[in-house]
Amino acid sequence: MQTGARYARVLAHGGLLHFGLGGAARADVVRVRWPTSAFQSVVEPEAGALELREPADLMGSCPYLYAWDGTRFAFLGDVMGQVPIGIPVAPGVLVNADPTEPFLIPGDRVVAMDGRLRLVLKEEFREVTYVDALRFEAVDRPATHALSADGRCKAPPFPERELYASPGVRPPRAARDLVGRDVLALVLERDDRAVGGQAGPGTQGVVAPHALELDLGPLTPGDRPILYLDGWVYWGGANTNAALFQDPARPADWPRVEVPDGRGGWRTIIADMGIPAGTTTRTIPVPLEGLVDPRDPRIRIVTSLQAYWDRAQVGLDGGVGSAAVVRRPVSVVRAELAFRGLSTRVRSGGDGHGPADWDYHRLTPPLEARWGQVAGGHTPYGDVRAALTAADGQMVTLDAGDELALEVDVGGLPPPLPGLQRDWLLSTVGWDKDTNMHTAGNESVGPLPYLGMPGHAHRADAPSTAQSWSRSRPPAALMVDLRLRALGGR
Ligand SMILES: [Ca+2]
Ligand SMILES: [Ca+2]
Repeated sequence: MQTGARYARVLAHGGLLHFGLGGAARADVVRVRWPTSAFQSVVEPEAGALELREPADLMGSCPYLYAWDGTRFAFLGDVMGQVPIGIPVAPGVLVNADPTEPFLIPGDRVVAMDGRLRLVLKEEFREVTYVDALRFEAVDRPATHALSADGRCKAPPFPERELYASPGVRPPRAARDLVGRDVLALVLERDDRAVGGQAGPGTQGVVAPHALELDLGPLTPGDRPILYLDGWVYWGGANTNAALFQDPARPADWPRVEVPDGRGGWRTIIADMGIPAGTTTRTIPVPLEGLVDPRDPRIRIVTSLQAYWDRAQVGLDGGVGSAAVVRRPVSVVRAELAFRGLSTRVRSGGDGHGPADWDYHRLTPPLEARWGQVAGGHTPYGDVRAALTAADGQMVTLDAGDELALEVDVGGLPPPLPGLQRDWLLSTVGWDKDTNMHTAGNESVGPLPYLGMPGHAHRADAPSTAQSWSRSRPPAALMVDLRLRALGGR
């Protein structure tokens, strides 16, 4: 609480708190930092009672990607969504994250200017993003092919194949929910109308079990069916997990895939299907080769995560690795790290839980900013391109409000051949850590993650993680200095 030159700070455990205002009629500002690390400011509240409740909202996500679409930097979605570190998945056990992720940028969402694509990777929460490497490719495919990058967030084993393509896709023959209602109309088009968990009061990101049952339509023995599933999630996180550990009656069931067991029930064929790793719609491939009976080609996806399925399409595996799909590497020619401030969320979706949209060009005023920055050594601002060319431990760190501005040289590429369509594939190696109070190492940039680290090694009390990291690198490779910056009156 601040009024004039007076300032008071207390640790609150709920209940009533008293602040003296002296002769003032109001405080200048009351600023709360909640256990989720979110800030909430009340400007010039009158003297008297002020009731504050923690806002129910997304408390973390992943870095966001924006791309120049010819007029503005448009929001493309979360990237590096499958690389959270420090999140407990069981008491004393931290998540084992996959540091590599492919992200497909539809060709119609980005426009080259002077032969360059312009993109921005940005941290919009109080999180630390660690980018070790990133690369771009042009991917040309017949316009009739479906194409999807496997950016599923799941437990090990992690997806090994980056791209799936199918020569033509079709809608499912039928779609039902957990209680048998016909939901086919909801999953025919990618239109933000989705089958998913009904959000209610309770633990963020976990809802009552829900299901999407699909009849995949005609299959013949030997087919290699792929389900292309468009959807989004509303993230839970370390807070959610900590709550669930204390309440075993409320399990967080990650999506599993089932097929009819021939006796009127269902049996599991994929225990951990994974989720689309983002708060806005993206497509995930679900390979089903050898798992579906052509005589009864039904599957069912069951979960209690707050996931939403917007569109389902069925295709047969083909194209990637053949002459039909052509991949060409393109070069990142500029990578500039800078502080910009926090963007504004302009849409949070139908029920407030997505799909979300963010406005890069509208910055949150500092006093309304919900996120401060994290203590510790960060990459200095400026040209950081050299650190991003290889996955070698030389990393670029982004904190709340930081942006990594990228330019990709595509001027030398031949245009796509007639009948082909061009998209862009962004492949990243890196990690993301939120600052929830239950996340390990939540109050500092370090210990730094590194390729090949065991799932638990980034724990704050793990032996010498950061030291072994810095010992194994030449000093010049440490793109890090002691930079502490204040954001919005912290
Ligand atoms: Ca690197
Ligand atoms: Ca839909």
